[in-house]
Amino acid sequence: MQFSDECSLLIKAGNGGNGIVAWRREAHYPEGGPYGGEGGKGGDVIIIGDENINSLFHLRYQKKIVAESGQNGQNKQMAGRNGPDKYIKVPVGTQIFDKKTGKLIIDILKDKQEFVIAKGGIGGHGNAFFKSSFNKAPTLYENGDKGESIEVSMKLKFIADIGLVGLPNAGKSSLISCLSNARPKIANYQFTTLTPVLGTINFTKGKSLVMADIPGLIEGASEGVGLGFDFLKHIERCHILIHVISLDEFDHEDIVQAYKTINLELDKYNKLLLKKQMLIVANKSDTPSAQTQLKKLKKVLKRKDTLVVVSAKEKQNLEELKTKILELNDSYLEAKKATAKQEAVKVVEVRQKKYMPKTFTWEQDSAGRWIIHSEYLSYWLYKIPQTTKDNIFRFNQKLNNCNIDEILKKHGAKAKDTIIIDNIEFQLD
Ligand SMILES: Nc1nc2c(ncn2[C@@H]2O[C@H](COP(=O)(O)OP(=O)(O)OP(=O)(O)O)[C@@H](O)[C@H]2O)c(=O)[nH]1
Ligand SMILES: [Mg+2]
Repeated sequence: MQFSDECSLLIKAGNGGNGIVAWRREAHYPEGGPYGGEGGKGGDVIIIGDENINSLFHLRYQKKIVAESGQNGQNKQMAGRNGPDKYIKVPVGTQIFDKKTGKLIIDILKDKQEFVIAKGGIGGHGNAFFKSSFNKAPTLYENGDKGESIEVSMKLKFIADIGLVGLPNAGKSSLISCLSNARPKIANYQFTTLTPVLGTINFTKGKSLVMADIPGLIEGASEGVGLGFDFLKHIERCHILIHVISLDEFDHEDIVQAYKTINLELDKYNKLLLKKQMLIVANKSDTPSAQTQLKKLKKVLKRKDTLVVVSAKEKQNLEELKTKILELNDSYLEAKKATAKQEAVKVVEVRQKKYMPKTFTWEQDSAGRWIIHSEYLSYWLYKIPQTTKDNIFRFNQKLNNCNIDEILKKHGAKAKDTIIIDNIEFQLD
């Protein structure tokens, strides 16, 4: 199965549809008033957690995801159709980052969890909206707002309770097969497992825990040797780590060294990994060298280390292992209860409604024209097409809101001077 745990995407919500100018034209309404409807809202782009997928591979080669725009307004005051929302399915455990700032936007932690990553633009008003006692036949209309767009990077970090780590061939995949519903490939060579695998272990009383199997680690993994290092992110969120070590002397030259190697690589990846609850599982107890290897291993273990000796092949001592896992899990839950109150509620960044100040900056080009930069004026210039008398008048009010005349004249501008906003020329009064 193809697997990918990282991807980048350009996401764009739909633009709002434009409002229109239209008139009521019916036999018994000779003075038919404004009848132009408003544009529909652009579709949102929504990220949704899906427990049935466990890879970002389906997004790997997609560069852009765009939601549809809203339809333009219609005659008879009818609004345009809204653009449908676009959903992006991601596996549970996907973190979404703002590519520009590197900041985490949202961590999708649950199945069906939704997050609007880009909001569609609202539709523009049609001329029916602008009817008033001052202007009974307005030719006012607006374009719809642009949909939000953002470049994101996604990183999948599995959410599992237990992570299996160890050298290649130690028997990690064999163990997860015995304990859970996962059926990864098992073979007598190194790096049989190429991508992480999740399995659910069922206990009595309906309890269950999720276990993650990842490719084996070898010495120098942190320097890029082998392929296990990048996959360590998938056990970062586990609260129990199981270090699987083979008691078969043919799997490594020196069991003590083998044990230390894994600890060193874990430490190099993230010091916090070694602080997690650690269970040492000595596997392949059925092999001839098991007893002598076990003696050597015990010498390096600290007294507090929990050791379970098993044979995945002969299914020996697996119940004892499950009991130990439950014990560790219970003590984790107890500790969590005690600290839960202190834990800060995780707040993700929610976009703030943007306030656009009625200000501008300017520069003069060699022809003496005033080039204006203003978020406020750019927004309204886009929103109010300069095509009807009423719209031109309305945009002039926006210019007045910024005091553009007075401020520029203070700096030497004269009546009839040209000002340019987003490549469109205007004349000062
Ligand atoms: N004798 C014996 N062999 C075992 C035992 N457990 C696993 N094996 C064998 O060891 C070999 C490696 O097992 P895997 O489960 O693929 O090992 P792994 O740790 O997942 O290996 P990688 O995916 O390469 O990291 C296979 O040939 C298994 O059949 C055991 O308890 N006893
Ligand atoms: Mg494996």
